[in-house]
Amino acid sequence: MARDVANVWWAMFGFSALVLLVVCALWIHAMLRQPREVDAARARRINRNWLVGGGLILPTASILALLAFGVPAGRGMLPLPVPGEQPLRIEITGHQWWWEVRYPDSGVVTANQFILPVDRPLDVVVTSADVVHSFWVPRLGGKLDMIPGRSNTLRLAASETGVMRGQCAEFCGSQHAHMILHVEVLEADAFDRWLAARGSLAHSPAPGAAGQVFDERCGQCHRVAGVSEGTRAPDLSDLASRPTLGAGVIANDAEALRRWLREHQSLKHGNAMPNHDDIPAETLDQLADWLETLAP
Ligand code: HEC
Ligand SMILES: [Cu+2]
Repeated sequence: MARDVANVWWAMFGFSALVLLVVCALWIHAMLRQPREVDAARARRINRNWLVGGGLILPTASILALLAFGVPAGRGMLPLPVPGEQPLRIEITGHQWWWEVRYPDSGVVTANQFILPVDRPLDVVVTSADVVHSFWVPRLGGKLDMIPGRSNTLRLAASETGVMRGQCAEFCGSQHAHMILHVEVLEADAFDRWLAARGSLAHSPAPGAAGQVFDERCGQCHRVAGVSEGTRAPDLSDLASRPTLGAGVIANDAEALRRWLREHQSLKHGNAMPNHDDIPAETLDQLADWLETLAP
């Protein structure tokens, strides 16, 4: 889809460059040539020809040519039925300031990462839980607004495997810039394995004091498959396998998890997770060690 949009852009650019060159050439010609004597009737005819040709026929022809490129490109992004194949449905919800990603057919939920199979049409259904956000993965396609109370669908298909970046493209508050989506296109079988590994997750609670803190506090907001059912915050069931924390604020590793729990409000100021200063540091570290095990 991104390729179609780029082609329309290049076609428009090429054609407008051509028009500019022709206009400049005519202008230079008009400046340089010797004035001629023309009678009034001939002058009127010349004027009329320029008005009709340059003012009506040329723009009409240009716009028709542009439509010939633009309409098929736009249709490709509409969620129209594809013969013989059911597009894979993926639901992405914008939150201040993170992404909730659901694969409804297999019951898989993750956050801040959008994993998709190559060469397969997808319906990306976007909405928002709070303010207007915008879903944008420049290498895959156009932007689409995520509007609270409304679902918009973007038809996408990735033609190559690889890692790319998505970004919220509608200002949504102070941490808008830190709302980055890790996008990864996998081979079909690798994607099926990725999904299957997450469909059957069931973790056991953290041991000791950490388990109690998680149960009383964290689990109210966060879901961990088999442990808690919170829905207000990123699902942590496959946290340790995700590349970043805080929607791209820091790379995810054991040290980063400890750091995030201690100082997430300075790493991502104003984010919707409360400070945990009242929790003893060793309990937070135990929590981080347990979170580090949450992977398929
Ligand atoms: C009031 C709800 C709330 C509570 C309680 C809460 N969190 Fe969070 N947490 C959030 C939100 C919202 C985010 C996403 C912040 C962002 O990126 O903007 C988050 C992010 C995280 C992340 C990073 C996830 C990611 O994928 O980037 C971890 C890890 C985490 N929380 C662990 C915890 C732990 C451990 C506790 C308990 C000590 C806890 N949270 C308590 C709301 C909460
Ligand atoms: Cu935003």
